[in-house]
Amino acid sequence: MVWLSRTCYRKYGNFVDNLRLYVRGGSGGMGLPRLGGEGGKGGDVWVVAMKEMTLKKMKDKYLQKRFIAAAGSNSTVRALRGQKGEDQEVLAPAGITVTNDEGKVLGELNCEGDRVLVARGGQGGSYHSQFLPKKGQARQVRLDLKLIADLGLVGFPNAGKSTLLGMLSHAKPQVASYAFTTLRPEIGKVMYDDHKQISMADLPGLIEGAHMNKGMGHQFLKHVERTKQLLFVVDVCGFQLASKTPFRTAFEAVQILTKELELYKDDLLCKSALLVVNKMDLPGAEDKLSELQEQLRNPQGFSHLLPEDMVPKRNLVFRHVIPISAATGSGVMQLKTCIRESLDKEASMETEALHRDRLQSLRGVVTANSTSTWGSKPRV
Ligand SMILES: Nc1nc2c(ncn2[C@@H]2O[C@H](COP(=O)(O)OP(=O)(O)OP(=O)(O)O)[C@@H](O)[C@H]2O)c(=O)[nH]1
Ligand SMILES: [Mg+2]
Repeated sequence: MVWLSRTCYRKYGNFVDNLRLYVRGGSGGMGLPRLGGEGGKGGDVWVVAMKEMTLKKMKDKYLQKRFIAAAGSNSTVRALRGQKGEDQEVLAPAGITVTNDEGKVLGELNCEGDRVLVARGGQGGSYHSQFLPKKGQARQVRLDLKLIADLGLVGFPNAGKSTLLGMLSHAKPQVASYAFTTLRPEIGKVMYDDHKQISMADLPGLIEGAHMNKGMGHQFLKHVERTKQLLFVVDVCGFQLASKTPFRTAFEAVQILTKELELYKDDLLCKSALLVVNKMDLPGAEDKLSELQEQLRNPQGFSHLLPEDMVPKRNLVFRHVIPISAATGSGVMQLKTCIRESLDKEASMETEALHRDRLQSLRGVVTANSTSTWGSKPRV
C-alpha cells in the first residue's frame, strides 16, 4: 500500500548521506631571484565540523562543490617573504568520515570544531625551486555520514519496536509492557534468502517534547539522524504514556512523531519512511486500521485533532503502510519484502546520482582542457 502525492515526489529519497567535493590548495607565490625572496605558501583547504550543518544543507549551499584556497603572495622588494594564502574552510556536519576517491580515510569529524586537512597549499618559489612556486594539491574527497544502521525504528514507547526487531533478526532485545524498556540502540541484522543483510536499529521510544530533550530526547534523535531510512512503528490502538498525559490514537502518534523529527531537524523528513501498524491481533484492530488509513490519505482534513503546534508542516509520505502483529508474526514477511524493496530502490537512485556526478566532473575537466588548449599562444 503506497500513498504518494505529487508534492511529495520532489522530496522522495532526498536524504543525503554522502557528498563528493573537489578541493584544491592555493598555489604558492613567486620567489624573487634577484634578492633571494621566497613566495608565500598557498592556503590549505580544511573540512570543519559545525553543529547546525547537514550534508543536505552543504549540497544546497555549495552548488559547484568546488573549494579552492587562496594563492600565496609573490615575493616583492618590499616584502621578500610573501604572505601565506588564506585557508579555505568547508563547513560540514559532525559524524562524518572523510576519504579520498580511493577510499583512504583522511580523517573523521566527530564533534563540533573537529577539522580535517583535505588539500595542502603549494610551496612558494624559493632558491630550492629556482624561485618557481608549486601548485596546490588537487583532488576529489568524499564525506560519508557514519550510519549506525540502514533502518531506524521510530515510535512511542511500547509500540512493539523491540518485539519486531526480535522477530525479524537474531537480536534479542528486551521486551516489556512498560515504557522505556529500550535505553540504548541495539542493532539487529535482517537476513534475506539471497544472503543480503540489512541492519536495523532498535531505538529508545520517543515522546512528545523529545526535540526539547524530554525522555531520551536528543540522544535518541541523534541516532535517527544516522540511519538511512525510517521505520515508524505505531500501536494500532493508540498510546498513553501515563494517566495524566493525553491518550493518542495511531494517527496522532504518526503526526506527533513527525512533528518531533521536524522540530529537531526538518531534514530528517527527507528520509524515506515506512509505517508499521502493529498489534493487529488486538480486538477492533481492523476498524482502527481503516480509520488510520483514511486519516493518512487526507492528513490536513484531520489536523484539528491535535493542538496547532503539534501538527507537522509537511506530512511524511510513507513508501509502504504495513499492518502487522509482531506478537503473532502476521504481516512480518510482507514487511521484510517492503523494507528490502525500499532500500534497493534508494541504493539504485544513489548509484545513478553518483554516475551523474562523475560524468559532470569529467565533462568539467574536458571543457577546462579544451579551453586551455585553444587559449594558449601558438609557439613560434
Ligand atoms: N498484543 C500485542 N502485543 C504486542 C505486540 N508487539 C509487542 N507487544 C507487546 O507490547 C509491549 C511492548 O513491546 P516492546 O517491544 O517492548 O515495545 P517497544 O516499542 O520496544 O518499547 P520501548 O522499548 O519502551 O520503547 C510488550 O508487552 C509486548 O509483548 C503485538 O503485535 N501484539
Ligand atoms: Mg524497546
